[in-house]
Amino acid sequence: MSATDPTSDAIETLRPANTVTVLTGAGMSAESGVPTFRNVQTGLWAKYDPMTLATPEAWEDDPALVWAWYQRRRAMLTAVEPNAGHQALATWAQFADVRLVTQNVDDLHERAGSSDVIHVHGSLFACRCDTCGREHDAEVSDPEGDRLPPPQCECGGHVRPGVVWFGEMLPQNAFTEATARAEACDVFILVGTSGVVYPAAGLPHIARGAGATIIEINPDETDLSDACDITIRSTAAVALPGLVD
Ligand code: BV8
Ligand code: ZN
Repeated sequence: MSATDPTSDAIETLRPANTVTVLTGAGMSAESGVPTFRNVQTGLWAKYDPMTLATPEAWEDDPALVWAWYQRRRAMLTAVEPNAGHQALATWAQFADVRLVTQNVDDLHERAGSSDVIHVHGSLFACRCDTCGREHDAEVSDPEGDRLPPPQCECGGHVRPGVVWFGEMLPQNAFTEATARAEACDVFILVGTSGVVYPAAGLPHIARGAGATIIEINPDETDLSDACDITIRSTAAVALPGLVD
């Protein structure tokens, strides 16, 4: 390994790899203009803590506040585009065995052309009834204020966001598949995640335990940096196209 250039080390490591698994976090979408989860609160939402809003308790307590927040985040996504990092991953998967797992609830990987994306924390665009579980379409109109009563289901329940809240179990099949992708890869790449949210942040440890080389792409140090073999202190939209020759 060269002492100086982690990108060349990463390219050397990737050259012989048969299978690559990539885990993306909120930093993956930052260069598309989507604030990371910790910075998602701007304007009238600045007074609310995302960690409090993204919980079943908040939904129980004030569904109109939580529904307006997700409406706002859905509306923000209609105004942005996938970035060069999303596009690089979509291109790469066309000629190599590159498997994608994301913690993100946005649709930017899919809009860049990636298929078969495992969303371990669900999706902003998958809504369901909080009582009977029936799927419902997601509206994308931007709410005026910080309250919007959620639509009602035919069964009388309320339509909730199809995301995983803190304290909720991850979708069993998604996490099982994500774990399988961590166990089956030669190289595991972490892009734009602070590595603080479990069980998703445990995936690189699983990959390491199965013998994979771990690469981190993040401008900042994270809770997972020490477990990585190569750390590229750069951003998703700059570093990823450089790995996909
Ligand atoms: C669970 C959907 C089992 C919602 C999200 C008490 C009770 C229950 C559970 C717990 C508990 N205490 C702890 C837990 C576990 C908890 C957890 O991990 N908490 C943490 C905070 C300590 N986990 C859970 O609750 C999970 N479920 O454990 O179930 C259970 C059940 C009951 C009881 C016990 C156990 C569910 C977790 C899923 C939460 N839902 N999202 C929504 O979006 O509204 S997670 C949410 O936060 C995001 O989706 C995202 O995944 C995560 C934030 O992480 P990041 O993606 O890393 O984003 P972040 O902003 O943190 O970092 C961005 C990074 O990008 C930074 O490092 C930055 O440097 C970098 N960056 C910035 N720009 C760029 C960049 N990188 C590259 N390029 C750039 N341009
Ligand atoms: Zn229902």
